[in-house]
Amino acid sequence: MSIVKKLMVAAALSAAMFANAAHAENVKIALVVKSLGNGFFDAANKGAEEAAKELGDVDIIYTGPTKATAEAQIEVVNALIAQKVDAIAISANDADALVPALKKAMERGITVISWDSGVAPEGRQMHLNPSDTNLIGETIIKLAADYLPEGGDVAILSASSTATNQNAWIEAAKAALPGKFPNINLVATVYGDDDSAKSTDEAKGLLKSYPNLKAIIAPTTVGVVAAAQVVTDEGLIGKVNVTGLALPSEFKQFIDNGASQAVALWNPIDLGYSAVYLAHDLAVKKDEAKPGAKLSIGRVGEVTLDDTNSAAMAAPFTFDKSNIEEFSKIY
Ligand code: RAM
Repeated sequence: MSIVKKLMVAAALSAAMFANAAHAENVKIALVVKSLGNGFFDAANKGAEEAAKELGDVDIIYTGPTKATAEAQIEVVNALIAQKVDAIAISANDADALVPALKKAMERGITVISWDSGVAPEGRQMHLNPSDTNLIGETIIKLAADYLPEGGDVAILSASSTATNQNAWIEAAKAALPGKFPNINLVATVYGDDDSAKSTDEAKGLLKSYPNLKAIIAPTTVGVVAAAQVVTDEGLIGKVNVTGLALPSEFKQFIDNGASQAVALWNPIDLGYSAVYLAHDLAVKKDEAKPGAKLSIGRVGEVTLDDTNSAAMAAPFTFDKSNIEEFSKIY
């Protein structure tokens, strides 16, 4: 073949490759949540869609079970493997139970990350925490302690008993108690499973079992609303302060009526956006998840992976009478 002919063939080949790339299929990223119908995850999905638009080559599959259990999430993961998605970004209902299904996904070439609520390291390539775990643990106790100058009994109303994120925050909260909040007495931890009805029953149970209770701390956006509604309905505003992690749009009414003095949260839209950004860049091999790696999360900034390939997005933010109105319009 003459040099000219060779060059022409090469040019034709690269033109064909270019055309192929331009028509390449979008990166299919499944945003798997603990359960559907939770406003926190709907807000995260808004961010996911925003990242997809910005990245330009992403399709989001927003999915999850109706109940926040690991068994139901395993079924969802298996269906996504059969569907041949490119990436799974999961907020897990259990750190260990999901590992075999997610390992299978990774063996088939699917990028797997966890976000919000983590999976054990062997079941994912990386994990994105919303904020530093110890900081969240301390924050939820401080939110109660700030309004209890004399101290007193408090109880925790959590999500499910296997939720990785809540369990880590509760552990961190307990560790902070003796040194930093010696007059706060944690009398019980109960589980509402991120289900409104169960959370309501558990909140009622706490008030019945602990008549001296001064605060209910719910580190779940579902539980905190249920607890504040119970305190309102039982005429306990001013006696029992409800606090924890809340979505301003759902919780504003309870700051307004005094059932709560203050709550905290990070930006759930940014969290969903960041999770999709990371899953995308790993799936298209733009980035690799390894300790020390600095990964872009687009307009939110950058994260650095620690030795368990975990990172944290941003510090939690406190909402009270002065600012909840403004934030309730955003998420
Ligand atoms: C609930 C979920 C979620 C958690 C928030 C604070 O919506 O349990 O995992 O991050 O609360």
